[in-house]
Amino acid sequence: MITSSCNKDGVITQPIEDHYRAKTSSSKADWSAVYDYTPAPGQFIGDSRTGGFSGKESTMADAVAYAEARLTKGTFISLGGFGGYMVVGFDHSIDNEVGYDIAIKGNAFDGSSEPGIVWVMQDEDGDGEPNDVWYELRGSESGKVETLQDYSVTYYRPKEEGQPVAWSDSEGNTGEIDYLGQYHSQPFYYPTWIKADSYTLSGTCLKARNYDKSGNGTMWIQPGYDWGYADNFSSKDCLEEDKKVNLFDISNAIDADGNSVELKYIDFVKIQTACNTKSGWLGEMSTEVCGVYDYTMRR
Ligand SMILES: [Ca+2]
Ligand SMILES: [Ca+2]
Ligand SMILES: [Ca+2]
Ligand SMILES: [Ca+2]
Repeated sequence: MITSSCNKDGVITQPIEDHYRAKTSSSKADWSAVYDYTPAPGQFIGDSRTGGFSGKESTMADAVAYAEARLTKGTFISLGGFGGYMVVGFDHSIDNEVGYDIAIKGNAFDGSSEPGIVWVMQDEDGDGEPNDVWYELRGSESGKVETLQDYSVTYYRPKEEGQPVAWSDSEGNTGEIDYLGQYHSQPFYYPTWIKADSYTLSGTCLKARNYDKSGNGTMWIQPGYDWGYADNFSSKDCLEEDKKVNLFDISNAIDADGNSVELKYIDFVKIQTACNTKSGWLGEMSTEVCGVYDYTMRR
């Protein structure tokens, strides 16, 4: 296995401290706002039966309101296929203490991991918006040859209801997010609040591990990855008392070249579906998020 030790000499220190928001007695560990919810197409997107949508979401504000309502209840938000993401903020800056700092709850269990890559950001300009630099948090797959950085998928709106969503990627591949009408019968799996007829999502892509154990399509297994991902059944970073919670260390932040970045605190967290694959009747592999909190306040 390739480890990250080769980054030792590339450590970049961040002098920015100006906009640090210290905790107060009223600070809460939980996320305080959803800033963006842009899923890839998927079986839960727009689903009013099992996904909690009204089916009438027509703006980004509607989508964000949906995500905030779901997270408040602790029910899952699906990020759809590869590249789908959500961004949350907190009422204070999360300190990078020794060890784990951030906790993200998904809905993984043994054999059902749908890894999401976690990114962090400091509010460098202090405007309260996540418009600064995202740093990926290194996981067990970082630096491996099969892990694709700067990978992109473009999704195309179906022309008619009840159709799969076609995609093309930056590697020259094409495919479809399947339409699974017997389970999820909403007209479109393409987000209704995205006005463009196609949109592109970019990020780091992990090599898929899902396989059909039965050989006849009835039993799909989605194995876990070692560590460093949300919605991932891990023996390394799951919370002991709740295996659906993965823990993250801000010290694993890396820049676009894979160099370690030393962040003393962060203000925003992004979670993004990391695989572009599907598992038969289970549909596209899509990360789910049920909660995000400042682990330093609860450990
Ligand atoms: Ca830490
Ligand atoms: Ca900002
Ligand atoms: Ca999923
Ligand atoms: Ca899941």
